[in-house]
Order: sequence, then C-alpha cells, then structure tokens
Amino acid sequence: MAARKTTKKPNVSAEELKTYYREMLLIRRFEEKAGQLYGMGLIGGFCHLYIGQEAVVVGLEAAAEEGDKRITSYRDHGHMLACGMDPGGVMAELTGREGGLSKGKGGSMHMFSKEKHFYGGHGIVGAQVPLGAGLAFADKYQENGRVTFTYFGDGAANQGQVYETFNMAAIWELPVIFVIENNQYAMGTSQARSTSTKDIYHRGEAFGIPGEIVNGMDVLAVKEASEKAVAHCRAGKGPYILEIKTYRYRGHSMSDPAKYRTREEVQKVREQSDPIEHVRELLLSGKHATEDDLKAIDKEIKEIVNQAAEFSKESPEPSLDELWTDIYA
Ligand SMILES: Cc1ncc(C[n+]2csc(CCOP(=O)(O)OP(=O)(O)O)c2C)c(N)n1
Ligand SMILES: [Mg+2]
Repeated sequence: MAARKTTKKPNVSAEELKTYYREMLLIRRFEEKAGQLYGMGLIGGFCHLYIGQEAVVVGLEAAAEEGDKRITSYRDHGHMLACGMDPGGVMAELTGREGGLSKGKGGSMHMFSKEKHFYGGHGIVGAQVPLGAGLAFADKYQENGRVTFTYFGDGAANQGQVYETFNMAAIWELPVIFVIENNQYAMGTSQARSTSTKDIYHRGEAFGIPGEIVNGMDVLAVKEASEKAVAHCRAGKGPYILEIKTYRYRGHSMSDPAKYRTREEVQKVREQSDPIEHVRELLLSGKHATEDDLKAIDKEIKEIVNQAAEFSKESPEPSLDELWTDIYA
C-alpha cells in the first residue's frame, strides 16, 4: 500500500486529477457525516463506512461507460456516490426517510438505481457475486457490449458460491470484472487468519480467468488496471479479476470493538498511503492546483454533504401505506 512510491510521472491531465480528488473527497466527507449522524442516533441498523477505500471505486468508475453495471456488498455508499447517485437520496435512506432511494425501507445496505445501473447493496456475504454474473449473462445475451463490475471482499472470496460463479462465468465467457476489494479484514478476522494464501486473484487460474493485483491506494493505478480489464471484457474474452489491495480506516461497521488491530497500524496507513492525500500531492507538486483551488473544492464538497444531511433530517418518515408497496408476493 505504498501509493506514493508506485506512481511514476503520471500521464494524466489536471482536470482528470481534480475530478478524482473531488470524487474521493465526496465519499470521505459523506462517510464522515454518516458516522456523525449515526452517533447522534439518526441512523439505525447497520452502517458500514468506506473510508480509506475511496480510490478503488473512483478508479474503476473512471473506466466505466454509460450502461455498464455495478453490484456490491453492504459497504456500498461509496459505489453509489461514484456512479452518480444523489447524495441526498443516499443519506435520507440511511436515516430511513421518505426521500431515501429505497423510500426509507432499505437502509444502508439496500439501495438501487435503475438509472445508474446500480444493482445494490447486498447484506449476505458473497451473494452479489452470482448476481453480477447474471447481469453479465443478460448483457452477453443482448450483445450490447456492456460490462458488469462485481465487487466483493477478501472475506467473501472464501465463499463457495464465488467459485461456482467463476466456473460459469468462464465457460460462458461473460463480460464481468470480479473486483476483490481486499481491505485485509473480514469483520475482526485478518486475511492472514482467514485465507490460505496472501493473494487471492490467482484462484482464477483454476478456471482460466486472468487477473492481477492492484494498488488500491493509488487511483491512477486502479484506473489503469480497470481500463485493461474493461477492454478484455468488451473484446469478448470473458471475465477478469482485479484484486485491489486497500484498507479500511474505520471499524467493520459502526458497532466494531476494534480489538483485532492496533491504532498504530491504522495510523501508519493513513500517514503513508492515504489515497486522497496522494492525489492532493500530485496536484500540488505538478502545479495543477494551488492550495486555494483545493480549499475551494473542499468547501464545495462540504456544502454538498451538508445539504445531503439536512435533506436526510428534514425528509419525513415514510407513511404506513409504504409497507404495502414494492412487494412481490
Ligand atoms: C453469508 C454470510 N455470512 C456471514 C455474514 C456476517 N458478515 C457480515 S460482513 C462479514 C465479513 C465480510 O468481509 P469482507 O468480505 O472482507 O468484506 P468487508 O466487510 O471487509 O468489506 C461477515 C462474516 C453475512 N452477512 N453473510
Ligand atoms: Mg474485507
């Protein structure tokens, strides 16, 4: 996770860098605000924050095109924001209000957007993996050239259904990118305790699926690898695996006793490999932006997040009639 050492002279425009900075900062500030609202008792149930992992989804989205699909686990707020879902709608879902993207009935783990081709938000570990292959099957059947980004964690990578999915995706040459967000922990269990090997992507070899490791603290490295994976899928060559090494700064969820790692471990990653700080340094050292430019972006993002929080507090509780809508029975 040494972001600053791996990026040589980046071949990237100032505008592009600023976009990544803005998008990653939006996720970070949104998640910090969600943590505060949770602390105030305004958010109930589970709430899994994405702080530290921002470069993963922002780098992948940089390689996506209109119509591509995405599906992920319960650690999903960053994915929603990165594909352009409304921050107010996401926050109001967290507070369980009428203005939420699932009308206040889904909460943190269960939001969807037809418009943005975001298929959730899934609370059952690994369950989204076969669903992601199913989405890719539909695209292949319709010959529409679309790709599905199927995200899951290092813990989920030990689920049996992942390998049944790998097999079928390989046989049918489905246009699916399996994105393993390896943040090194599955709840309180470190990867070393749960997983027989240090790297996971090479399990794809057993199914003839190529893959690689990516530095998930470097948005440019993620984008580069994603472009390669997308090109592979769009060329009809079947699935691809990206194992993205990343780190979550906060607990597994808001109710994590945090006894399985030291504060020093977290602090070290924050100081040495923070993905937002990395882009900030590139912007400043390349003279693409001044401190004042970055302050202006910070202010703009703060405003968006504050508005989302206000909306999530002001939006009314869902009416009781809502209990009888969106039910398939
Ligand atoms: C089938 C199933 N088993 C167990 C759980 C409880 N559980 C929730 S999250 C989690 C850990 C998953 O870790 P990982 O896949 O690494 O994702 P991360 O939380 O790190 O993003 C577990 C065991 C669950 N939700 N579903
Ligand atoms: Mg994990």
